[in-house]
Amino acid sequence: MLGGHGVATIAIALWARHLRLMVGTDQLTGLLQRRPFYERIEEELQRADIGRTTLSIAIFDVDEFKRFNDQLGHLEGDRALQRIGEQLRKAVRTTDLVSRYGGEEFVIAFPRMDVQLATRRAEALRAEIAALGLGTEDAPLTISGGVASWPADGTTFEEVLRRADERLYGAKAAGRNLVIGPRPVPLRSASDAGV
Ligand code: GH3
Ligand code: MG
Ligand code: MG
Repeated sequence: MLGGHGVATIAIALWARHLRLMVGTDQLTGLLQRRPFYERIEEELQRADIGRTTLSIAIFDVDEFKRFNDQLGHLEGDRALQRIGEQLRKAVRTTDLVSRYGGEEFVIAFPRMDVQLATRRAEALRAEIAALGLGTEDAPLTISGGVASWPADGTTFEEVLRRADERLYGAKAAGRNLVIGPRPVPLRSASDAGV
C-alpha cells in the first residue's frame, strides 16, 4: 500500500500532467491553439522520412457564421463552436491533431494518412457536423473544408496549409457545405498508354 508520501507524489504528477495538457489549449473548445499545433506539426515533419511517409491537413471553416451569430446570438455561436470542436475530436484517431486555428476555423493534421483517404475522412466530418442539427431549420449550420498533403502540396507546413486554404476557398465559391481535396490523379489504363 502507498504511504501518504506516495499518494502526494502521484497527485503532484497527475496535476503536472494536467497542466501540461492545458497549456496551449483553447479555453472554449479545449482544442490545440494555433501555435502549439504548428509546433507539433513541425515535430512530426522533422521525424517524418521524406518520400516514405505523408501527412495530410484539412482546414474547415464554419459557413455563414456571421449570420448565425446575428440570428441566434454570440453565446449560441460559442456553444456551436464547442459542439463542432467536440465532434471533430471525437471522430478522429487519437494520433490526429485537432486545432482551433482561428475564430471559426479548425485545422486537423492526419499523420501518415494519404490525401485521398484524408479527403474522404474530411467529407465524413463535414456530413457529421451538418447532421448535428445546429442552427435553424431554414439555415442549418454547416462547414466547408479543403484538404492538402505533405509533401505533394508543398515542403513546408505553410505551403501545404495554403494549398488546403485555396481548396477551402473553392468549396465556399462552389456553394459551401462541401469539402475539396486534390483532383485524383487518373490512373492510365493499358489502352491509354498505347500498349
Ligand atoms: P463564410 O461562409 O464565407 O465563411 O462566411 P462567414 O460569415 O462565416 O465569414 P466571416 O469571416 O464574414 O465571419 C466569421 C464570423 O465568425 C464573424 C465572427 O463574429 C464569428 N466568430 C469568430 N470567432 C467567434 C467566436 O469565438 N464566437 C462566436 N460566437 N463567433 C465567432
Ligand atoms: Mg473564417
Ligand atoms: Mg466562416
